[in-house]
Amino acid sequence: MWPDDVADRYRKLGYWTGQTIGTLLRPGDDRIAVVDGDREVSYGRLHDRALSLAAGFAGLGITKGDRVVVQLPNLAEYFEVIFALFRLGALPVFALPAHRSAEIGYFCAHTEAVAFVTTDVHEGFDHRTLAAVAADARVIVAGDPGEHTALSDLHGDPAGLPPGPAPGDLAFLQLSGGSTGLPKLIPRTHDDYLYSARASAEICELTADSVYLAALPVAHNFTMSSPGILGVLHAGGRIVLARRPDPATVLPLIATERVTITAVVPPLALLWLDAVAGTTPRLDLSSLRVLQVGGAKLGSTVAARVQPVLGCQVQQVFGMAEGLVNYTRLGDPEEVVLNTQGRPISPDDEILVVDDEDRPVPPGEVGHLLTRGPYTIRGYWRAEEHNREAFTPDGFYRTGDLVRVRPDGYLVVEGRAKDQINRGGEKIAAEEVENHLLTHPGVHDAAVVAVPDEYLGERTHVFVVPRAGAEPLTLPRLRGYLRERGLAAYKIPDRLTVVGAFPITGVGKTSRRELRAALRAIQEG
Ligand code: AMP
Ligand code: DBH
Repeated sequence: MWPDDVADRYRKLGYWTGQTIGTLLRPGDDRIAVVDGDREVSYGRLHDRALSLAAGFAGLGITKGDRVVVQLPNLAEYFEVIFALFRLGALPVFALPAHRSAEIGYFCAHTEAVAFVTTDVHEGFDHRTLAAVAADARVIVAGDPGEHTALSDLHGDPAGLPPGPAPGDLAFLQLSGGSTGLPKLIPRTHDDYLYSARASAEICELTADSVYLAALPVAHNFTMSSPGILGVLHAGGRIVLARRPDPATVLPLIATERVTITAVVPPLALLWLDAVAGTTPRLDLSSLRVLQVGGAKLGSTVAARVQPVLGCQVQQVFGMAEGLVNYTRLGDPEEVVLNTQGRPISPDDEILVVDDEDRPVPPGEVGHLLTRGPYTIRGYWRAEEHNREAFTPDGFYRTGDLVRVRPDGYLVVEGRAKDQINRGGEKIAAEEVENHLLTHPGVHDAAVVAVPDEYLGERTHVFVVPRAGAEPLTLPRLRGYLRERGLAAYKIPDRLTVVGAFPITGVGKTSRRELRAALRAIQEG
C-alpha cells in the first residue's frame, strides 16, 4: 500500500474521493444499467439485488476481508455478485471463464477462499466440475446449481447488514498475466480503483447516453475499468453484455442496442473488421463512436482500417491490472492514434524509462517502463519476496514492458523484457507452463517462448529436452497432458520442438533468446 504522505497527497489532489465502489449504484433509479439478452436490469433493481444478495452472503458467514473466487461469464448476475461482495467488504478474486482446475484450485487455495461463485455450463464446459478443486470454499452457482448452492436462492433481508468497508480498504484481488511460476494477485482499493474508472470515463467522454458493449470477459481489468463497466456505471450509461465476442454475436448487438463504445483485443479487432468488410448488406453500426483496442500492441495498418470500415474512431489502450493505463485521446490527430499506445490517465502517473541498471535512458530512447502513481499498486498480495524484484525500493512497478516516450508524452510499446507470451492479449507466464511440463515423466527440461504470429501477434512455442528412454514426445500428447492437468486452453502451447539440449547463457541459464533465434533460422531457412 502507499506510504501515508503519498496517500494524503492523492486525497488532497482529489484523486481519492473517499467513496467506495458501491456508491456507483443508484437506488430508485429506473434507467437501465445492464442488458443481458432479454433481461434488463435497472440501476434501482441492481442496487436492491446487490443488497439482498449481500444479506444472503452474510447469512453464509461471508464477512469483511474474506476472499471469494468469482468466475462468471458475461451474465447479469455478475453485477449483483460483485456489488454484494463490495458491500460486505469481502474481496472478489477475479478469475476468467477460461480458467480451469489448475488456476481455480490455486486461487482458492492461495487466497483461502471461503466461497467460489461460478456458472453452470458455459461454452460447453461444466463449471460445476471445478467444485472438486475449490478446497474449503462453498460453491455457489449462477444457473442450475446441481448439488451446490443456487445463487438465486441466497437473497435475504438486508436490514441488519454490518457496516461496509472504508474507501481505503481493499476492494478485490485482480489477476496479473504474470511472468512467474504462479500467478500473482493484485490488491486494489476502492479509492484507487474508482479514480481510474472515473478518470477513464472522462477521457472516453462517457455520458448517461453511452451504451457500452462488454465483449471481452467482464472481470478483465480492461472491461472493468478502462473505462469498462465501472466507468459506464459512474456516467449513468448502459452496459450491454455479449456472451461471446465473435462477430455473429456482437455485430447484431451493436446494431440493435445502439452501442456507442466497446473494447477489444487486436485479434478481435481484425476479426470484426474482416466480418464487417465482407458483409452485404451492412448492419447499421452507425451508433458506434469508439472502438477501444488494447491488451496487446495494435499494428498501425489494422488501426487505420477501423475508421473506414466501422465508421468510428479507434482508441489505443495500453493498460495493466497493476494500475497504469494509457489512452490515445478522442480527437487526437490520426498520426498519434495510429502510431502510439497513448499517454497516462493521470498528471500524477510517474513514468521512468530506464536501462538494465535502472538508469534513465536519454529522452526518446527505448528502455524498461517503470511507473508509480495514484492507482498503481505498490506490491502484489502476499508476495513479499517477489515484490522485492517487481518493485523498486522507492515503489515503482517494473512493468516488464519496453517503451519509448515521444516528445509529445505519448508512449510507444517497443517490446517486452518479461518472460511472458502475449497471445492476442491473453498473457501466459512462460515459467508457469514450464513447471507443468516438467511434471511430465518424459520431459527432462522445457522452455516456452513466444513466436510471432500474423493473427494473434504471438503464439507459444515449447522446446523440450526428452528424458532418456521415455516414450517419444509429440505435440498432441503434451497438449493432452496439460489439458488433463487443468490448465486454461490459452496457455497450452501451439507448437513443439524436441531438442537434445538447450543453448545456455554465460551464467548457465537456458537462453530463450537463442531458442527464439534458432526458430527464426528454421522458419526462414
Ligand atoms: P497484466 O499485467 O496481466 O494486466 O497485463 C498488462 C500487460 O499487457 C502490459 O504490461 C503489456 O505488456 C500488455 N499490454 C496491454 N495493453 C497493451 C497495448 N495496447 N500494447 C502493447 N502491450 C499491451
Ligand atoms: O492488458 C491489460 O491488462 C489491459 C489492457 C487495457 C488492462 O488491464 C487495461 C486496459 O486496464
